Amino acid sequence: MKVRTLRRRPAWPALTKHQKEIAKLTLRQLFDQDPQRGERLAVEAAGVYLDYSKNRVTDETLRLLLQLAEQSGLRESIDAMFRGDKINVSEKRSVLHVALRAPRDATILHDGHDVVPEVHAVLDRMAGFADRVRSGAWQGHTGKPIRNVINIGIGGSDLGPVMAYEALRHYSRRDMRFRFVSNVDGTDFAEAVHGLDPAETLFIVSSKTFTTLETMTNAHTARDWLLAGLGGEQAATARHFVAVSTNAQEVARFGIDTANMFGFWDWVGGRYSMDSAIGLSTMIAVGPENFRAMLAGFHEMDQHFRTAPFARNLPVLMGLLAVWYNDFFGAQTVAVLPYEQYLKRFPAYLQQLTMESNGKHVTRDGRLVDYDTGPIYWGEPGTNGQHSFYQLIHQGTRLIPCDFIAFARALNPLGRHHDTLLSNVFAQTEALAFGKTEDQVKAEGTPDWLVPHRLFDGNRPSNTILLDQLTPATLGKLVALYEHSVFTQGTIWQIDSFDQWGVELGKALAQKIIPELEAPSEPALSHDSSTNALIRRYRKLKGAS
Ligand code: G6Q
Repeated sequence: MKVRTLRRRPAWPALTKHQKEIAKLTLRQLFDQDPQRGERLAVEAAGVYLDYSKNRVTDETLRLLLQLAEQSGLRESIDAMFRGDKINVSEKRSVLHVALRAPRDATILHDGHDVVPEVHAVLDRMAGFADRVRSGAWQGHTGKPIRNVINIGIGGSDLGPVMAYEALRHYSRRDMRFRFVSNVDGTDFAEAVHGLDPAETLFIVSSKTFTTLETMTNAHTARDWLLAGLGGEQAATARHFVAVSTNAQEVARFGIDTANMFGFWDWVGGRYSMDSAIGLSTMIAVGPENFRAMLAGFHEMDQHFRTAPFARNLPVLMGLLAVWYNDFFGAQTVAVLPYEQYLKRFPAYLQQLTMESNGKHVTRDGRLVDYDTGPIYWGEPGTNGQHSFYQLIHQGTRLIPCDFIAFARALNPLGRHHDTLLSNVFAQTEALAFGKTEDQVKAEGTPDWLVPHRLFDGNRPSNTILLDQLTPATLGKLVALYEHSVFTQGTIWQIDSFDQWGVELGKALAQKIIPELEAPSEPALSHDSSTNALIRRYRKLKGAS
């Protein structure tokens, strides 16, 4: 199917026109007109319930958005991804994170070769290793069992593992410590190893390329710390360092035996890799069985995305709603608000997933886009956010669509805590949608001069995502839901959601300046006057010449 440029797809101008027609319609009116709306505009699949009724959409909006998906070739794009086509055009790569969670008996081809057996071979090796570490069979150099696991990685090799560890802490080994070092700021490393015994510490160096400046700097510092603590015996590294990478050559050069390397493949993007060997720390924390349950959750959502009709397809609906606000209401952000303390790192994880994927300004064939692409994703767990930035969401001048995420059953049921927590989810989405009218404010006895301050105009959209309980499987479903929503959005915008040239730029730039900061005498500087002056001032402040 030949996909037309975005503005030429018939649904696009139709949506522009339609938006003008319904812009003044309120959620109050929409709910009054249709008493069943709250049940009608909701979908349940793979154990995930999505209530999207509190969005500024009519049946016509949904019809047009679904048409846009068809006219954008979404069905063909989904098939192309699952088929292993090289849809990451600027890097000429397939995009097959879905293969990471395919069951053993599935077949997924990459360049005519079934990758599923390799995926499971790595998973089996990871499971064997995780079991040995967890049981104490894998011992450190001095014969002590491993009590501390430190993942060294950054970006996609860090955010997934940190988020998953925090999310699944309830299921984790409480007699072991899991820490994560990402920043090249030495403080990150120093604090991570503070108080730890090197003899009981295992480092997992996680880096797809094994050349990333921050990770390699931290890995070398880790080796120095370990050797200093274990009497300088080089042989000690073998029992205290393992690697997760696609680059066996660099792993060997660092001095890690490739027998202790867990591989993955260039068809796994960094931000789509928490379910690959990059999840080794997660697997050690929660055990292989829980890790596999997480993969099964991912897979269930993959199957849903691949097969469900778009009108009942959770990631498609969420992606289309994001496009609706981003491109037709000028909304610049989406707030993600998990009412689950264990998901405290989920918004940070999503920032990378969404913004690194869809923060693009050219189409897949290199033309400048003339519409907005990826919105800014941000958020904090509820109810904490309610006591800070929700003010702006309720009464500010910007439209901020929100995703509320909640679980019906608490992992730590304590008295009335969970009902109180959930009552806040429902109260917030209700207040955002329906606000508080002048009459209501007056009826509360508010003096006239105070009424405008206490008015809530409402009509502020939200999704509510309700799941049973936070488990490894539900975590997998939730992550896959957002992965595929991102894919849906990227397909509509015709961009490459799987490259990251902006990130690559940062990797190269710092390399040039490091020698200028470290030179013993003032180097010749050829940056702009601001950068030159800052470098000189820094050198002076730190006591260099
Ligand atoms: C993710 C990005 C980026 C990457 C890091 C770490 O999609 O490409 O965040 O994960 O830069 O890269 P390495 O794993 O190669 O060290």
